[in-house]
Amino acid sequence: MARAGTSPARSKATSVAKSSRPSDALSREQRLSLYRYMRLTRVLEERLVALYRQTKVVGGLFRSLGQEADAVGSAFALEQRDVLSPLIRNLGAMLVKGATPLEVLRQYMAKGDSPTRGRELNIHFGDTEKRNFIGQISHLGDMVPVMAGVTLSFKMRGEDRVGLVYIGDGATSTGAFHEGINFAGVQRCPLVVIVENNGYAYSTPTHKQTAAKQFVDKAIGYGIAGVQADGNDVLAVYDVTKEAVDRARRGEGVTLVELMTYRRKGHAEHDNQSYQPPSEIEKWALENDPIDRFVKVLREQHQVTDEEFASIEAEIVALIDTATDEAEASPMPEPTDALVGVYADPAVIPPLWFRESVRSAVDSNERPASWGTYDG
Ligand SMILES: Cc1ncc(C[n+]2csc(CCOP(=O)(O)OP(=O)(O)O)c2C)c(N)n1
Ligand SMILES: [Mg+2]
Repeated sequence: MARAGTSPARSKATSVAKSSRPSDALSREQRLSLYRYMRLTRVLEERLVALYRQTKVVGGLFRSLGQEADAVGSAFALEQRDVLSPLIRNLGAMLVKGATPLEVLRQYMAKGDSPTRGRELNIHFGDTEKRNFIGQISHLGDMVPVMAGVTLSFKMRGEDRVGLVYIGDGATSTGAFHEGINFAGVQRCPLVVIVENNGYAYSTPTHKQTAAKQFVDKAIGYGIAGVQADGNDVLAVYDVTKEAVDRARRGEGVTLVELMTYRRKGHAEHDNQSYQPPSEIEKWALENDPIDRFVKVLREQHQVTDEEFASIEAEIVALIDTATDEAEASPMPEPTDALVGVYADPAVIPPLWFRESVRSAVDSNERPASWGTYDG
């Protein structure tokens, strides 16, 4: 899976010998926690699929099936004060950072008590006060310059904080990605950029959107460290991310981490994946499922028993059942909710400022019954 290579970018990364991997320091409890977050992600997404089919989800539904280890293993390497910038395939990372299934369910159903009160959908929400994950603007590169700015502010204020931003393989071909990572690189911002290489950008396979052989090579062009890892091995993901986070904390700047994985579902639930060979999907499902692989490790190396797995499962299902009932009972937003809390509150500029200079035209021409329409 992880391809070997000798590019200068990769040689910059501190290569940790197998005997001293950061994950060696994880306790049995922490390992079970990694497993729990991956299962929580998958079961929550499965519940969302059921709700989507009942037309209770508003808008699209985005899965991270087969990619759970990327999100969970990487976010696990952050401290609470560090800032995470998730994309639609990083539900697991948000859960690690403290997002709750109830918030996610309400948000997907656009409920009035959801984090964005129905103004935004899916997992586009953030908490910059306590849990430190930010709502995404776009999947297509824009979060990289945003996180360059966030982490530059840490550096300028002398704060001991690191930022982590995810980017899809397809989005590395946008201008925003280039500008953001270049700026962060030259400013030596404490930033980790994770390229989630899942083989597709919507229906476009990787080889049709970049001539680069591997994304980790792009680190060379930016003069930053670059590492590649097996994205379906949660401990390998934790290891490379922890090393990159530690590097950033030591003031050594940006690391590009390429995680090799596979998108087993379509771009979104409405996508029939006709462009993905069924045998390819099946192969990844049977031979390289990140949860199955970790279960094997937990059983063989940590003697986790059937009873322990069953009790984690029961706890997850109970949590999601309760959250689903609560989210379904939540009210839809008030229509007038759309008018508040979008811009500065109270507005800095009066909402109808544009009418002031044409007051006379408005007074003489506008129909009295409703503003904004004219008799001609
Ligand atoms: C300007 C614009 N064009 C198209 C889209 C639709 N869109 C969202 S994500 C995406 C593909 C992203 O692929 P990749 O970066 O590989 O991420 P992945 O979905 O595989 O995680 C597209 C085409 C968009 N959001 N904005
Ligand atoms: Mg992709």
